[in-house]
Amino acid sequence: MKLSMTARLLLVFAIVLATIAIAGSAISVAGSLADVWDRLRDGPLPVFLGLVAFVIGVALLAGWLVWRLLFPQRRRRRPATPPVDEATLALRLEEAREQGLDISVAERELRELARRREAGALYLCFFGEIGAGKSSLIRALVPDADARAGVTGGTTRGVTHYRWRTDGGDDVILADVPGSGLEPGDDEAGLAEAVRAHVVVYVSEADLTRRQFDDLAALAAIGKPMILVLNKTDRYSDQEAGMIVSRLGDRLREAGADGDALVVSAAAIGQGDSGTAELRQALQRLIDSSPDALDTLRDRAVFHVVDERLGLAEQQRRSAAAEDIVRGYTRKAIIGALAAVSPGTDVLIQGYLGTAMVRELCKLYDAPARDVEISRLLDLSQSHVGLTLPILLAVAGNALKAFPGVGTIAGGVTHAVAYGLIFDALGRGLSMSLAEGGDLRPAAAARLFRESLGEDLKGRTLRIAQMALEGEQGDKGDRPS
Ligand SMILES: Nc1nc2c(ncn2[C@@H]2O[C@H](COP(=O)(O)OP(=O)(O)O)[C@@H](O)[C@H]2O)c(=O)[nH]1
Ligand SMILES: [Mg+2]
Repeated sequence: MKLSMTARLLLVFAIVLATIAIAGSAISVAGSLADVWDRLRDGPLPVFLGLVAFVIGVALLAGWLVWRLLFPQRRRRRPATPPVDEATLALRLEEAREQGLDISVAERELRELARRREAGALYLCFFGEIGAGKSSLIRALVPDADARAGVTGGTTRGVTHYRWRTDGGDDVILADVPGSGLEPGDDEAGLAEAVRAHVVVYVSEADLTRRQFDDLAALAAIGKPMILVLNKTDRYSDQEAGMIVSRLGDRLREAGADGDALVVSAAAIGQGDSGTAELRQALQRLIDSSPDALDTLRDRAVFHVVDERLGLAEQQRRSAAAEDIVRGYTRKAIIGALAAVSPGTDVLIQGYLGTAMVRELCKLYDAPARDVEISRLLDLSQSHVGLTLPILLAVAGNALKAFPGVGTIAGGVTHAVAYGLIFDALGRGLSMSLAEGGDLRPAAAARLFRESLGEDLKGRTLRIAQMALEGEQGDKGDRPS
């Protein structure tokens, strides 16, 4: 450390002073402690105990404060949703039906599950990218299967099932699915079949691509038992194959697969039975381990996926309904502004319309809407409106010039467009916030409102200007002349 002589002297001086101060306070504290101790020992017991309790309480409080300072509370995460069971799913399905959602796909999926449970067969789904050798592997296992392994790949369009007797004498069904990446519907058909299967045999011919990794992660996330096959090992030296297999093992764990998932190597072509020996062994071990558990996992995965699908449909229904509500109030705000005697009323969204829109959106999202929170949201938004209204008016005025013959229209329409923009943004910001959090959170909703206000300003202004002009013409038409 390079310090000047003066600095060193000052430091020395400070150290001496600090030492004296600390020593002094230590002695005085010790003195008072001894004093207090003596007096307490002679004094009444309740006072002594009370003081001890008080000191402990203060120490705990201080400890808690220090803890909170050092480890600020992270946002509470929503608890992970437990796996949905059959009865719950049936209830949700019923609810969805009542709300008029299309549940035909969900119902079909559950019917297929029921059929498979009834038949009791074990399904192994060969899954992976097109050309990885799924059909070839199946043909190597089931020599009499008519699974043509296409030279160009992608010979399998629909899902095809083959009966196969394992080395241990178990009858199972092998599912060959379309290679992902050809037809838009193929991906989904393949993934749906993978979900329905007890075990997924994921076939790859090299290290995983991003997309393959994502597929694996999605399957791991629903707890699907998996075997990852490195196929076409005839193209690699033993050492290379070994390295890829070990790398695939790492990737499998990264994707979140559980410890039982394993990687085997195979060659569907040219090596006869020995090319699939490792795969057959791995499959047999998995089948033997616990067939009941495989059934349970399969059911759970199907329920989960059906439930997710229902959730998505519900989300879409809400967001469409929210859009309708927002459009309705935007229109009302425009008409209200056009009818106003003196446009430019400052207290704009705190009025009846703003409150009504917030209430209606909250109701749609089943979010309790307390009056204080509604007015807080409206206050927060209004204060931002105060700042941006001049800009919005300028933007609106500019947009109106795009409509022929409107150039001369009075300021009323401009104001109406600006109000429309505000309601539109408030409604969309609040909808977004409700969709995200499920609760009315004024600060978050106001932030999203501010963001929405600036988003695609040009497109929105034109759309809303159109609304305002229609409103104005309607207005004139209504008015007796
Ligand atoms: N060298 C080699 N080629 C293979 C192997 N397995 C499959 N192939 C070839 O890979 C291509 C795609 O095979 P296919 O089974 O149709 O793949 P799928 O789209 O996954 O069903 C075909 O040309 C196969 O002959 C293998 O083990 N070694
Ligand atoms: Mg194929």
